[in-house]
Amino acid sequence: MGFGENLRKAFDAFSTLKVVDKESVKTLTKELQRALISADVDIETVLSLSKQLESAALAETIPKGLTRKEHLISLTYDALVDVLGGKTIAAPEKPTSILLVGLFGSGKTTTCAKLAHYYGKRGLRVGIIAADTFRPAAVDQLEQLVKQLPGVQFYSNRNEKEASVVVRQGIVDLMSKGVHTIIVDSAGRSALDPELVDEVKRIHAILKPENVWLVLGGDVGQQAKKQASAFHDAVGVNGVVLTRMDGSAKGGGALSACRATHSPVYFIGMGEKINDLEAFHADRFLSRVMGYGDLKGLLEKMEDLKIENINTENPLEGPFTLQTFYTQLESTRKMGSLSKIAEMLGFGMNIPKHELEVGEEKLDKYKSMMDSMTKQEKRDPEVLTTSRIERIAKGSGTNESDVRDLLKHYRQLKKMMGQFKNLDEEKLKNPKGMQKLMKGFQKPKKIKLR
Ligand SMILES: Nc1nc2c(ncn2[C@@H]2O[C@H](COP(=O)(O)OP(=O)(O)OP(=O)(O)O)[C@@H](O)[C@H]2O)c(=O)[nH]1
Ligand SMILES: [Mg+2]
Repeated sequence: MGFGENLRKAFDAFSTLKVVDKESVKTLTKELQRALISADVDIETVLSLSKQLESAALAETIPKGLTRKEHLISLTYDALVDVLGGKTIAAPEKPTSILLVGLFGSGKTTTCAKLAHYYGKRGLRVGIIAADTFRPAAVDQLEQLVKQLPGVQFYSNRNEKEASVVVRQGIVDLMSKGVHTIIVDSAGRSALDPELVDEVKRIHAILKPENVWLVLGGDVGQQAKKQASAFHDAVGVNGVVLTRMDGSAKGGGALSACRATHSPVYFIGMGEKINDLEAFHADRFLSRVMGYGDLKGLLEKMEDLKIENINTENPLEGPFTLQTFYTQLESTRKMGSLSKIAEMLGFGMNIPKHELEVGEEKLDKYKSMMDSMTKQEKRDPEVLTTSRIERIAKGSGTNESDVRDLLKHYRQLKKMMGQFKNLDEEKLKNPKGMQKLMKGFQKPKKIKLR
């Protein structure tokens, strides 16, 4: 089970909490402790967090206008945000150079491509230098990834074994192509040994990078602390990318360990695909984990899609028509799976996957059925009568059950989007709004889709 699911389970205890007394607060903190310890957050942090919560929750006076339960929820939220990163610093918007370092298999090469994609979409001219001359297949791996990134320049030299020489050549080549942001993939080693340190230092002397980011797998948990400080002392790291945060139960430990070493976590890797990279913000991350739904994150992803010029509309604006539904499915297919989007919205755990995934074939079918509908029907499919459903099925070479299936699917998504219509960023930021939100979303399990 991933970190998020463990923590979410602990938060389920909130919805069943009737009275806030000594006993119930203890039960709640026990659940939280369990989740945090299994995420590999260090015991000291966990214990001090629980103590702080217990005493604050049972304090004689609580802020005006809040129930004790609301007070406890907001305390827990604030305390957890603090453990996972506090007020996070945003990644640089226009980096000129990034050197990625890290041990074997931490995710450097994948992250290199993901970052190129991320900054490329934000209008920067990005180039990558393949400076892993240690592992024979490294250049090929990176080249394959770059093929998915039109517009991103790439430099490699398979005949040169000295990484710093490749970097020097790469800088000249990429600069001549008008590249603004250079990202360098370096070789890993099984440990931070003198060989790795020397190599990174030689590259550093040539590139003089503005950013040296340590790439760490979330599965290292608390170990992140040791690695981050060792790399920092040896080669001067000024940021961290945590990968495999999608699958690792220990991601929370890795985050809190980085927090302890004051290494800002700029990005988290949430999958193997090129766009499975997210700018990290502790509060956003946590609100998603807690099941609030990460509206801001979703909108940011949509913004990215607009940059890519894919057909998108904001489903939270205007009426949710059948056309909006279709556009939504189409663009979410491009972003990744719909279940991922649903997870961002805080429903992910509670909706069967098959209800959210839609294949190319099904999408085509939906399209031809919609082509047989009138404008008005597309605007409001609830006007469809049985005889019209028959006609549409005939006209599109499908069955009536297919049409009904489309309508059912539409209603499900409409309902889901309806839940988020009245939210805005301010509500997510302001603690009062957060509590209101919490009231509405404490029990996502009860949202019926059928
Ligand atoms: N699930 C998941 N897998 C990831 C993520 N990032 C990287 N991976 C996978 O982790 C494995 C190692 O990634 P690489 O990018 O090759 O790691 P590396 O640090 O370049 O490895 P070396 O060059 O051998 O040191 C690959 O199978 C990636 O697909 C992530 O965020 N989530
Ligand atoms: Mg690599």
